[in-house]
Amino acid sequence: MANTYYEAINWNEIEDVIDKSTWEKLTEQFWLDTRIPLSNDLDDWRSLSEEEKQLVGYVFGGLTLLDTIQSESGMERLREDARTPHEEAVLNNIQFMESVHAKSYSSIFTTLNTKAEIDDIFEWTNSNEYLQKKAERINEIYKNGTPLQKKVASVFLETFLFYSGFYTPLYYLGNNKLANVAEIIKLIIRDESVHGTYIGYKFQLGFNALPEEEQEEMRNWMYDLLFELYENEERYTEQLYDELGWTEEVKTFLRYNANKALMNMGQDPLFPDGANDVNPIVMNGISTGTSNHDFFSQVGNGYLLGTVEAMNDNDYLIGLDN
Ligand code: MN3
Ligand code: MN3
Repeated sequence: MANTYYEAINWNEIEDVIDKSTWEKLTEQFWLDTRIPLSNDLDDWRSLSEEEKQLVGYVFGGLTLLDTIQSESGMERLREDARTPHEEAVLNNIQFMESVHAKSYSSIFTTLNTKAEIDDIFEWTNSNEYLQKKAERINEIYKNGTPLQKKVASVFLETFLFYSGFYTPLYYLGNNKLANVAEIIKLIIRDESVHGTYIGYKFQLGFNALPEEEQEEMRNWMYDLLFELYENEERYTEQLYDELGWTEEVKTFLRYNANKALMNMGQDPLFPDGANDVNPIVMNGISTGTSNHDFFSQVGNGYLLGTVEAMNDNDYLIGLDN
């Protein structure tokens, strides 16, 4: 800021009402991994084959890497271009939740995996060619991109690149397995859906103000990037899923989510795939509401923190069985 004075943030003077409504939505849906009883999934876990267990470990390793990028550099870079002080506050909230996301995979590992397996997962993640490539590509844009390019990178990461990993827990959820692990993933997806919509909206504000030729240039850049990332994602998907025979249906799911990323930014879809093309078991996993699991009525999509009741000392002592 070039100002020689400091400006206090005034929440009673909102420049963009979307900042305020997003802040309210995000704080209302706040959650922590430590409240999900992951150990209830151990019986399901033991019923999986070795290949399946390894797949679960690796996809969560990959997701950990992406959430680490978002929490360590993504939000910081986006904050540099914030249009309003309230946008900065929203990005602060998002940044913290990205750390919660990244940490929650470790909670899953520590519940399901041995120390040696966890070491293997992180070693695999930190040396996997395709994961490293997407991390590198996105980070490079965060570092050197224009304000609009950075937003594109963020929306592609969150609304598209995560889904090769999300497929696995959603598939198990649709098959009534690993419900608590999937619950964490659904809470993450619920956050990402707000993040993608919000950052996509901020992208559109800047994009719509560009002259026609620059919009065209931007659009070409986005579609090229998406295609480059998609090709890398195809290789990653083959590597993860060929052995179980799920590759083609995962790719359909990726194309479906790539379209959603474009739509978040007000752009036309690139691929012909729609919701009806995705494996219904996975769509079923995504849409599972608050039924069929007692636990969901307490957290899950109905999880609200600090709604109507006044706080008392007990709130800090008792968790879920409150
Ligand atoms: Mn995240
Ligand atoms: Mn996010």
